[in-house]
Amino acid sequence: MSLTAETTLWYDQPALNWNEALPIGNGRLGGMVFGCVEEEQIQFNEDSIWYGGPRDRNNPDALANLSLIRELLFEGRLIEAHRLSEAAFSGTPRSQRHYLTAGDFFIHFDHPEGELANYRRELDLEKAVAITTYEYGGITYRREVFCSYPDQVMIIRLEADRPGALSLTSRFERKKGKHMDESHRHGTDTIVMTNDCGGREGLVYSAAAKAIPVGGTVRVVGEHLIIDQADEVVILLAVASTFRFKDPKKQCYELLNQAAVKEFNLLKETHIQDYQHLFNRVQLNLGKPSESPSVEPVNKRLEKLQSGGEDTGLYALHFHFGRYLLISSSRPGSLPANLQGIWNDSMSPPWDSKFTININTQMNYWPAESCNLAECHLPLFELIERMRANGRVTAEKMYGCRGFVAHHNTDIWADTAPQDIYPPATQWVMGGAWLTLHLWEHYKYNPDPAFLEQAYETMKEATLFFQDFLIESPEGYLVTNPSVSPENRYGLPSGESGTLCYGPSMDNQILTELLNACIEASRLLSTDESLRKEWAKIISRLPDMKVGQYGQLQEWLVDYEEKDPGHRHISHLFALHPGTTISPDYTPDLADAARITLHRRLKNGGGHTGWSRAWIINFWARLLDGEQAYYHTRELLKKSTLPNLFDNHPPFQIDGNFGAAAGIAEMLLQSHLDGIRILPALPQAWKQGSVTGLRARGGFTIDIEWEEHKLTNGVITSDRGEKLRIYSDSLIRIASADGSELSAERVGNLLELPTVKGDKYIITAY
Ligand code: FUC
Repeated sequence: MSLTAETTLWYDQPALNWNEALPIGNGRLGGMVFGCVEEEQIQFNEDSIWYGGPRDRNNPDALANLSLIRELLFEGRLIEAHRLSEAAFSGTPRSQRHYLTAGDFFIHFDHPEGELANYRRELDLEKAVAITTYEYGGITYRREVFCSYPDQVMIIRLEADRPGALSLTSRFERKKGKHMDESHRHGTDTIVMTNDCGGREGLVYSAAAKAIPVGGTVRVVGEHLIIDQADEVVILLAVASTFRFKDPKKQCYELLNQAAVKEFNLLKETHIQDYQHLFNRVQLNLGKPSESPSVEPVNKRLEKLQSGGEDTGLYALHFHFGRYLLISSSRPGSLPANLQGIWNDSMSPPWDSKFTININTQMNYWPAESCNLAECHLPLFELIERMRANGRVTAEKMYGCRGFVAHHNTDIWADTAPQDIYPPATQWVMGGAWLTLHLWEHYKYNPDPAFLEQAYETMKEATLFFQDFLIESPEGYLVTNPSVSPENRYGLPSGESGTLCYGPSMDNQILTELLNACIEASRLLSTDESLRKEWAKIISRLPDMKVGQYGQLQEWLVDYEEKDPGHRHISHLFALHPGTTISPDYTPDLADAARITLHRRLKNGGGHTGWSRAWIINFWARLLDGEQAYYHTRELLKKSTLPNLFDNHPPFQIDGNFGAAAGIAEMLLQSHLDGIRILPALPQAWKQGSVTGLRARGGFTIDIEWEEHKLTNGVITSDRGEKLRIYSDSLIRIASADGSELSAERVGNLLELPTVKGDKYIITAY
């Protein structure tokens, strides 16, 4: 079958707005390509263009009020607690920094007299190139745009099939010039703009574009780069800021000059090779390939789904697009993917387009390991290390605790003080702890002791904060206080209602996961024996998960009245996903409660944001319910997906793209418990299919083929020679690469087999 339906986004019209434009990126530099005929628009971003410099926003009055707020919460005096928290526990000032658009690059084309015909624009996910083609007055025009990671520039190639047919004028723009400080020529073929990002001690950045025509002429007039009668043109675009470079203008010129000496074909080849090294690791075909979708534009395919049609290729396309977006917005050396990846056309984006760490940033990285993009996880780890340094100061100043802490947001400066004066979210000390679990996940997927040694130090320091911060509750538990269950509200019998609380389920679940990870890591590293005992003791004193009056998992320590039973956050199911302590296998009663929780949330309007829906897919997959997981994948495509396949909160927020890709992987393969489970949540609709290159914890790479919903052939490659454990309720035959059957030991419903590093193991269902 043609892979086109699974790996091409194409349209028969230019983008009418930003949500129809097509994203490209190399982790650091990104663009949204509109594909307009007369005047091409490429809105572009660079990951470090943020307003303002670093600050110490730790509230100096927090520590003095800590005991008081704790007492108020233990006594159920919510109104007073809220009042105090808003003043004493919010950041000073209240907000972290925000991400900014870098600008637009416009190219105005002088077309001959005549008609437009055969227009098409596409994003080729196999090559990470945006292509626009059309005919005008009998001439065929073609544009290719991509962001190269090896060359760190955006490359725009313009072609026409008649010599001398390319005449154009291009220039930079930023909010109608209002946010531009400097814009001028550099030599005869380059334009450059340089802007302040604002704020005291803020950043400065430059963007420069250099034109290299074949035939014709190039000149700069004012701030316009003008090309006349060329056969072909390559425009190179570079952006740099003072976040990384002292002289961003000079850095841009260097990048442009380095790329300019290379032939276009070489630049393109190098880009494709680099990109495919990551992208080609995973392939996916779902269900029966249907013929029609590949000939239809993506917006039509979405519409068809919305009106009840089916298009299995679209799920695969969405999955691949998620992987594409991660490769394009998070590469070693870049900042992590923010709420919009790197794509943002605003000076004041929704939620500042920063890093919201009470679900969203974590969700961005859910597919990183399972979908074989472990390198793309690294920018997050670099940010965590910077948060560790700042978070030590926050821990000490605000709470008088050791270790490091971060609240529910962070920004380019790795700010760890609370964000907003928003009681449902602000006062929550778990953001850093949750993030450090990403280090543990990275290790679990790639068990490299050298990495664990570093990661352990960070995880341990996150834990250290809680050794000091946890306090005994009137019930005798060790609890977080003050805290919230992001971001839901509860009511007390007294009639008071609020969000601040102590010991919410999510906190206990995150702590259990982190403490268990530290215990296991310290064992693996043969260190900190006495700490291990201390950690185990803390776990034993944390509140247990409880089942509430509706059979649901309790969100808070007490079965309070939920003020918004359909809330988009389903924080208390953390233990089901991404956590591991609720599962149908080992805690069936809690799994039932989780199921009821989901039904309750959904019945009351839950899942209305893209990311919430994406989390729900993962929850159902973990409950081994393929039909529900599939239903919500479909709902996500129908209700929360923009024409360019960007996730729609609304507005655009990228987490749902990543969460859904992770969810599809989770439906096909799981490895978070004691072993690997093949096709754990396969829906009826995906009767046949194949996936290659998914990763499982323990260092395994896995290919799976299925027919009639049954595994027909699987290949497991052992990257590190770890013991293989596979859940198998029915019988599975395991053979070595030469076909000879291997005898695995059965332990409960697990098959266990030692493996040899680098060897392949063939599995088939009997
Ligand atoms: C949290 C969520 C919102 C949004 C924002 C970025 O506050 O509750 O839905 O995702 O983060």
